[in-house]
Amino acid sequence: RTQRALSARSRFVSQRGWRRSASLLHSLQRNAPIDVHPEVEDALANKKPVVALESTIITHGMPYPTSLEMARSVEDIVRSTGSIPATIALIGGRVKIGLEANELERLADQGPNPTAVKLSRRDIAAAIALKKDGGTTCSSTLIFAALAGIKVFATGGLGGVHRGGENTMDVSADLQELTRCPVGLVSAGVKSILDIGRTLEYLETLGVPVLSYAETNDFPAFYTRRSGYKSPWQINDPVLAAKILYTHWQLGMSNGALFGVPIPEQYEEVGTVLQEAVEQAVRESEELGVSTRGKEVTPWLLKRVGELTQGKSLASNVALIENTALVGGQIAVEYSKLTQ
Ligand code: PSU
Ligand code: MN
Repeated sequence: RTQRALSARSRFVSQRGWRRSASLLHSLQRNAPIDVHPEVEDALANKKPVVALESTIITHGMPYPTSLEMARSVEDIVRSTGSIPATIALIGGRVKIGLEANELERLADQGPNPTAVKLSRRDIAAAIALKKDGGTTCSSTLIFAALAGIKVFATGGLGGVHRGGENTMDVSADLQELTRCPVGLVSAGVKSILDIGRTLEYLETLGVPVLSYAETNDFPAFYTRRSGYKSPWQINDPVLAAKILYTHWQLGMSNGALFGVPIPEQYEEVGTVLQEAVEQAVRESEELGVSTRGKEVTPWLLKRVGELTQGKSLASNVALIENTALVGGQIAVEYSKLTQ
């Protein structure tokens, strides 16, 4: 009898151990303000591939209705790879991991007086207590992806060290969060509104693996395929990407990794033009003093680049996100095979 009780107990313990390692969610208080979409929950429970998607890109990154179209198409692209998309956001003060169609619309279309806030780690609890809608940046998306046990996250641009950051100390919380969350972040690199060189230096200091997912080890610069800086590693295949993530976590390292996927070739030419608008926007932000205004800086620069290029930047922006969603979906599929 003791024997039976013991084996039942060890089964229980190992089951709990598995659940905890698969998802910290299970160790949260029952009434924590977080809802996992049933489809996402089912996928996670059955070790099916899931890709997390951020939502600041919807609320603050691009104008409506392109934001909504982009959010939908990115989810569709993730699905086309065999992965389940989990767009993460705050709706009425509840964290949502996976959105219903109407929630996505509500987030994208905030009407003439947008109230959705931009959320990084420091903003989460306050925004929840105040029952806000909010877009999660890379930093807060990483937090909730990690909480749910989602291993791959696709987005457009990661935040980084801002130009002049050595004086303003404006360094995105995205970078620090990559040290806390075991998630592979697939992005089109870092936009040149930022100091790309210093961003890569900082990631090195933090010990975050950086890999170019391309034919060369050039680190991509969002609108353009090459930033002029090199990644320490270069790969070009989802099997290898998944294996690197798997190995990293197998060894107990609990931080994330960054994959830089260049924008598709056909956008390279317009990228050079966009680059000039970026330079102008940065100059203006310095002249107007916007460059010292905390979390408004990035949305301001994104909007200004859109204005200066008569919306040309938008098409590139959508294309590069669709591309990372495709790669992210493929990596998640390969990663899930390793965990079966
Ligand atoms: N870069 C873009 N588009 C965006 C963002 C960055 O080209 O929408 C968003 C992302 O959500 C990113 C955030 O995580 O801005 C970084 O903001 P900050 O620089 O304030 O940390
Ligand atoms: Mn900042």
